[in-house]
Amino acid sequence: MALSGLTEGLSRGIEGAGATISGTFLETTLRLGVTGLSRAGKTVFITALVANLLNRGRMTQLRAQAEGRIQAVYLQPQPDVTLPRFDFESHLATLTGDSPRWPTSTRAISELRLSFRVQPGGFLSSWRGPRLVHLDIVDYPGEWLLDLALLGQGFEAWSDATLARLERRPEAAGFLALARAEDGALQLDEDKARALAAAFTAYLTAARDQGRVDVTPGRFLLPGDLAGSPVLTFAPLPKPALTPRASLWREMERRYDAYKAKVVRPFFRDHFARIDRQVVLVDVLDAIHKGPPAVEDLRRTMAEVLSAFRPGRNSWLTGLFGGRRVERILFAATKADHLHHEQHPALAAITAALLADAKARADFSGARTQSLSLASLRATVEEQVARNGEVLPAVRGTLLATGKPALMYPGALPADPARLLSPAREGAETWLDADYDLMAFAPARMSLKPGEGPPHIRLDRAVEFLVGDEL
Ligand SMILES: Nc1nc2c(ncn2[C@@H]2O[C@H](COP(=O)(O)OP(=O)(O)OP(=O)(O)O)[C@@H](O)[C@H]2O)c(=O)[nH]1
Ligand SMILES: [Mg+2]
Repeated sequence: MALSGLTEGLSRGIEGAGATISGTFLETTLRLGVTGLSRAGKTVFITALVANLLNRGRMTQLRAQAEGRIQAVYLQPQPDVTLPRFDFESHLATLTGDSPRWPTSTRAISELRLSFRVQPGGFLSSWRGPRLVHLDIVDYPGEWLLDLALLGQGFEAWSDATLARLERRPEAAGFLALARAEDGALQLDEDKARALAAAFTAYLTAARDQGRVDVTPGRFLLPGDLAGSPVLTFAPLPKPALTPRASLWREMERRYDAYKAKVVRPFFRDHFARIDRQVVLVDVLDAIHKGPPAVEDLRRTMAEVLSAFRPGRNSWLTGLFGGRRVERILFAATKADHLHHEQHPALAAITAALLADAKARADFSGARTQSLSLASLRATVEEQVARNGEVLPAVRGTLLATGKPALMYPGALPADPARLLSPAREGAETWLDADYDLMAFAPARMSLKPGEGPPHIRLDRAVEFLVGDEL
């Protein structure tokens, strides 16, 4: 009796083990995080990526594709039923319709599952059948990663640091005047709390419109369904000598703490900590065009954003990861179709140098990293132009504003990134010896051959680095 019970348990155990082994061998799930600051190009990237994986005619640098091992790729219902689905179909229709347009701003988290049936490569191919690889693509605003810094900070410290930073910003004058005039010791008056939060949000909006990127707390500009709720109705406030119960200052502190507990922590716990591979999109060209202060802002903000990938810095986050980590991080300068390919190496080098601090932090946590420049959707064609007896590598596209064709040569990007980054770090207001033009192009009308996705630059290399090892 006892013996048979034992053997039964044993055989079941073996069966169970078999099931898990075949389970892990035949099906793999990878979560790919796609992030970047607002307007970096996340929505266009995911749309173009998925379109080019469904129709892989332009994905020759993806090894599994070149080796003919990808049997099928298809969209599936996503596993997280409470997350909004990434609206691939309408974004693609917008980008590739008869009068193509760029998609509107998205500003919240969304997800899409893409599944691959692949024949394993190498020495395993002969004795193994096809495997399924599920790629769960999660799009989230990079601004949300900035909120990680709040977790280690109480309301008083956060207020002091924020108010000090705002001193140097003319666009914050209105909010600062209001915050200083307030006596935080007085009993909470909800109208005042709301006026303070509104003035603070107005400052953040103005700061973002000027191209500043350190606009936190992340949900103030991207509130989604939290708009108007008490967790978003706070603002930094000088601490009064006394903070009695139910005072304005105390109530602001309570809401700040609630923002951390109810908004920031759940995002890191439920989404960020489950990411296996990450792509970080950066609009480097736009910052160069705006000038040295924008480049320096971008450098500092990206260092802050990417410190989330070094969980050791934050013990709460380390606990969440529990030994696992993001395995690969790709840093991609987007919209490279604004440049002739001769200038792409310079753009990639500037991106790598700009993110050097940030990269060192991510490398520190053991992730493999790479930088490249790409265009998710190519809106231009290359053309040589003669100007003042010189032949310049330019691109031609359709201007977004007027619908007229235009040639663009942005100026010579220096091969040595320090030529841009050093003046930016030293606080220069303008570039000394150059101006960098940037034009906004409309997406081009395209007629695709069967099996071909929309035209891109290096999307296939990006996928190869991010997930090629699992295909
Ligand atoms: N030329 C060119 N422009 C691009 C490309 N990708 C994005 N853009 C431009 O960048 C803008 C922003 O792209 P989105 O993909 O909407 O950026 P996002 O990061 O999703 O922006 P939010 O949703 O506002 O955070 C687009 O409207 C285009 O003008 C590209 O590959 N080539
Ligand atoms: Mg978007």
